Amino acid sequence: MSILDEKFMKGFIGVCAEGYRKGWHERNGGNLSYRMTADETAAAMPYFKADTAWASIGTEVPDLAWEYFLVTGSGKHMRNVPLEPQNNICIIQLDGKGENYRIVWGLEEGGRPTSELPTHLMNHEIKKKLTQGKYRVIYHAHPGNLIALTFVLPLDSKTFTHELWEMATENPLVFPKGLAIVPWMVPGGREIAVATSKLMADFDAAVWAHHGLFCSGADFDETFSLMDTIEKAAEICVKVRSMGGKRQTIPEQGFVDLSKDFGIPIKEEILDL
Ligand code: 2HA
Ligand code: ZN
Repeated sequence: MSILDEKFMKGFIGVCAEGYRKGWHERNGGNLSYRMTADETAAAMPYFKADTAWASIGTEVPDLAWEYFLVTGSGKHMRNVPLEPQNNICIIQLDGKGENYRIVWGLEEGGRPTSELPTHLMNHEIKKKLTQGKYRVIYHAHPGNLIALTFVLPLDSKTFTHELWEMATENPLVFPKGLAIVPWMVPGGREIAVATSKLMADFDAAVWAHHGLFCSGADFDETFSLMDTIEKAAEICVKVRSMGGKRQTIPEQGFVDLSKDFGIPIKEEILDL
């Protein structure tokens, strides 16, 4: 048995590999984090290093005190995660104040957790609270069609969501809360983390204008598939616009009927009824 045989580890590495195969992770683009359960931590503990140094997170996440996270490494390439997991990802533990972290496993050739650690952890903190601990995954990628649309569509949540809901009938059921939009900001710090996590209280997906997308969910399948569905919608949108734009579309009342039939409430303020 190795730590790499653990189910959460395989799920995590699977997202990195599949995201790379999809073309969402050029160079060191994108990052992934997973909030481990107590059972997973206990199973991984025999592989942990003792007494490693504490370092500042760059923000405060007191509601995540002492929790363990599996995260990608800063500057590491998603393409290399399945090839050498121990050198490209790590498990970190937070301190009792949620202000510092230490690496307890991985990054064996050196390194730090993802440059977007403040955004990941602030998103985890708000999601843990609002979902009673159900949400465990935060995923950031650079999907090309979605990024392209941030140069063309108005950067407001209603317009962006409506456009992408229209691009496939089941989309409003997959992202019923719609898409949050974070205007262009310098990535990697506390400021963009605060802006993103505020929006994540109401949304499961946040677009970073001219940069990429953050998705959150209960597990790897749900979170990866949210990214996949939104990027597929963006791809269709790019195709439709490249063919001269819409000639017809789903009627507004259609979204209401869909929501009723499937029993999934969708954000009504997105619709023009
Ligand atoms: O890790 O994607 O946003 C590189 C990034 C930063
Ligand atoms: Zn990025």
